[in-house]
Order: sequence, then C-alpha cells, then structure tokens
Amino acid sequence: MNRLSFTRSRTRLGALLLSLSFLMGASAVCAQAPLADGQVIKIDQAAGKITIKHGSLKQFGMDEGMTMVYRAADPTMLNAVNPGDKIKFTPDCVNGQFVITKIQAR
Ligand SMILES: [Cu+2]
Repeated sequence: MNRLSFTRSRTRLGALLLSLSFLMGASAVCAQAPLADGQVIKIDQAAGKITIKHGSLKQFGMDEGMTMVYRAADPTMLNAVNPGDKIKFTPDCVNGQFVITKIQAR
C-alpha cells in the first residue's frame, strides 16, 4: 500500500466511525425509558394528548426539566389522571414522536 491510499483508507474509516457514533447517538435519543416522575399540566382528551412537566430525561436528550406535550399510546389512559396530579409515566419514542405508554398517579 502506498502512502496516498493509506491516508485515503484512514479517512474513510474516520468517516465510518463518525456516522456510526451519530447513529448510536440518534438511537439513544429515541428509546423507551423506565418510569419517570412528572406532573400533569393539561389533558386534551379529544386529541389524545397530555402536557406533562417533567425533570431531565437524558435518554431523550432532555438534560433539563421542561413542560411538553406527549401523545397517549391509548387515549383511555388519560381517564386515570387529572391536571395537577403528580404522576409516574413511561415515555417512549414512536416514529420520531414522543408517546407515553404508561401513566399512573403517585
Ligand atoms: Cu421533555
């Protein structure tokens, strides 16, 4: 192998590793998490959506607490909670959208 092709293959390897770590980072942003603590702010029963105030969820790249809207995997789940309730919930990511798959008052 001459010096030029050696440099080329090293560059290609670097690009491969870079895209690999990017993919791994992306999957970490979109994976199911264990039960998280939160508080119900608002419920939109008709749309099947719920606004939850929660602490950091590092696996979704949320390093700080925030208030955000989640879609309920099953809208009937929203019958079990009311605005103001402190809850435990399971956030998930389905097709790039944040979804809660489980919710319970605590
Ligand atoms: Cu969030």
